Amino acid sequence: MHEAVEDLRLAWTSRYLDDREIALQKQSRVFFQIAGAGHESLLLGLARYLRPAYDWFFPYYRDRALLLGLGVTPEEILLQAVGSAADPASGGRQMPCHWGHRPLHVVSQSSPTGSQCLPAVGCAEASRYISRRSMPGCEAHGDELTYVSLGEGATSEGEFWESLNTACTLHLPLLYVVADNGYAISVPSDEQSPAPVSELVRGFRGLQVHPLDGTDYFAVRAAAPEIVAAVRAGVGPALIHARVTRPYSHSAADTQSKYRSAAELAEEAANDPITRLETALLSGGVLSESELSALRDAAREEVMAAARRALASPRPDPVTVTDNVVALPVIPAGDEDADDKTGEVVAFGEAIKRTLAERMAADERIRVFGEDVADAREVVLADVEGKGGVFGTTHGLQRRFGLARCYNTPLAEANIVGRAVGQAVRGLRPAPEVQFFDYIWPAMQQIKSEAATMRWRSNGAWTCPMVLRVPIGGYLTGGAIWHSQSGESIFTHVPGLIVVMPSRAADAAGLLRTAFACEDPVLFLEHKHLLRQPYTRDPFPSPGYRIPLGKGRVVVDGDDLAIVTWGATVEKSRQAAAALADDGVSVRVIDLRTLAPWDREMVADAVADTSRLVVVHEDVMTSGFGAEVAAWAGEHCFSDLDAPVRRVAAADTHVAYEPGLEKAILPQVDDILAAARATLSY
Ligand SMILES: Cc1ncc(C[n+]2csc(CCOP(=O)(O)OP(=O)(O)O)c2C)c(N)n1
Ligand SMILES: [Mg+2]
Repeated sequence: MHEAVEDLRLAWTSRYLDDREIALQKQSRVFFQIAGAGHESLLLGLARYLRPAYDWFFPYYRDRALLLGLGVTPEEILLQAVGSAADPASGGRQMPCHWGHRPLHVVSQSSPTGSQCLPAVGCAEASRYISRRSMPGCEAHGDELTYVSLGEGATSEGEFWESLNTACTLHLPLLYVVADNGYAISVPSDEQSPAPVSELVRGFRGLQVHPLDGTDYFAVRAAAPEIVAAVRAGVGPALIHARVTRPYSHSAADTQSKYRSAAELAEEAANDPITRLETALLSGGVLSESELSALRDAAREEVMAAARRALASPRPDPVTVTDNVVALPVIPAGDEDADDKTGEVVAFGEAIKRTLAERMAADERIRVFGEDVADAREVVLADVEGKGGVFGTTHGLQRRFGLARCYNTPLAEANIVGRAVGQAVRGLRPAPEVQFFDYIWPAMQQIKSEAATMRWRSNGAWTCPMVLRVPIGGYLTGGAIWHSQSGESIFTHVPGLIVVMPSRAADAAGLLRTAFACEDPVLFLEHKHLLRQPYTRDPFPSPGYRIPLGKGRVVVDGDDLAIVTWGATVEKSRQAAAALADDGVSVRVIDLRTLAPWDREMVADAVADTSRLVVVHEDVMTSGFGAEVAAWAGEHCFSDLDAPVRRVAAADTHVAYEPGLEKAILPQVDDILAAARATLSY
């Protein structure tokens, strides 16, 4: 069949899928609808030059026609709309049009508009890295490209601009498609931005910018081959800015006649891309009227039959709701005993540094990147010592492994973590660094919405392994509000994220090794105050030594009182326990070491043995992780407790600069002693 005729059939299939879903939603058999109408010709025209299962795709929700063009079937699309267990994108977990198709390389889509741009950059980076190496589970072709699309509204998001920054700096094989239908829900594009996006992006050197009439199928077909070929050839990224229409409301929850005039809608309807394609094929003599109506009928019937099958397919079993949140690595019990303790004695920070180098030497999939993590520009590297991170933790990694494996990023935290997401889905093991915990917030979207949900939202089709290292914490004497923050409980609250927070050298090494064995994102919190403290020193553990996640450590044993803590307050709790030992009181101090998951069993045993529990942490009291431990102990260990569970934590304020204020705000040994004594005498 003539390609344009085949694409007309798919365009009708796409439109009938919209119509069918809208009808089914009115019958409460589909629960949300967002239409691809008006975008069909652009996407089908482009799909002709893209290669499913070869290129990589980060589509937008209006890309229904693209997915059909890539080979996703109407039934597969409808399986998501009805929420079927067999939905290949999410197993009934995500709204319709949240694409995902692993065999075709369509990466699972999330809902936040624009957040897909940074993972797409990471994916394109991964293409280049993987195609030059041979690594298990990683495949790439030299001329593959990464497709990412978004609406003109979503170009207002910072993540779009952060992605362009890196796509152009690194000349990545990335094809941006901005489908401009003039509206972001009800907001017209001239209220959104000062100029059309194809004008706004002109300052990005190396970006090929192509304005296009996306309602004209043949115009797309004429322009696309050269654009796509240039991206494949490594010329650099391209951005297609295509005008399209939006004949249907934004979604089933929207009524566009509330904010668009009848005249405007009529004018748009006259410019409908499907009508234009039909007219061209009829007037060109490619199709007759009767062939055209037979084509439409065939498309409609295919959609109807697919809907019947989708509606009849089984729904997911509610017992599976917590499947595919995370999958913890199995660490053999013997690994924890695999330390002969003959290694060189090192402090906490040095242990992390050595472990990073050790893992990088063993696994070429690991790449370390972030602000200032590299040593120096290669031209001066022979003459200088090298930076290697503001705490020196990554010092020497660039020199030893090269810039492809340890490199600086722009000063943009979403960029850092988002690029890690894209590399992770390609099978790499990215190790991004956020320079200070205090500056993690711009990356929150990428951590919470992208990395932590990848496995769950795709029902296990995709995973997002990364080790996100973040220096955290205070007690710095002068660190003040933006170099002293804790806040681990904000991340333990995110399903799908593993949170590790060791407090001494051997634990840091054993847990970092385990973190790199994870198939899910690990937030690895490195307390700044501990990096060089003598009391964190241990013999650097033997290579086989690894610590399972969710396993605490008894720092001091005792049976009168249990103190559960982590991070910098481990040492303070140990000092408090030593002071109490002088009074004849025996205190068990537990370092949880990992917070998500955390060692409930060790805490329950400690409460059973001591009947009294104090939880100590550096973060503020209200909604700190201590609240979780205390609530859990109250619920599960009530009959073993002889006193209320007490918490020692920072005051509910920010950390101040002046040392006296800092001391008053952060928990001190005396605060722990006071809480311990009150609990003991209850
Ligand atoms: C970060 C974020 N903010 C808000 C929304 C709600 N929302 C969904 S779609 C949309 C408009 C998007 O407009 P545009 O990018 O132009 O795409 P179009 O729907 O027009 O194709 C908004 C505001 C969201 N999903 N994500
Ligand atoms: Mg729009």
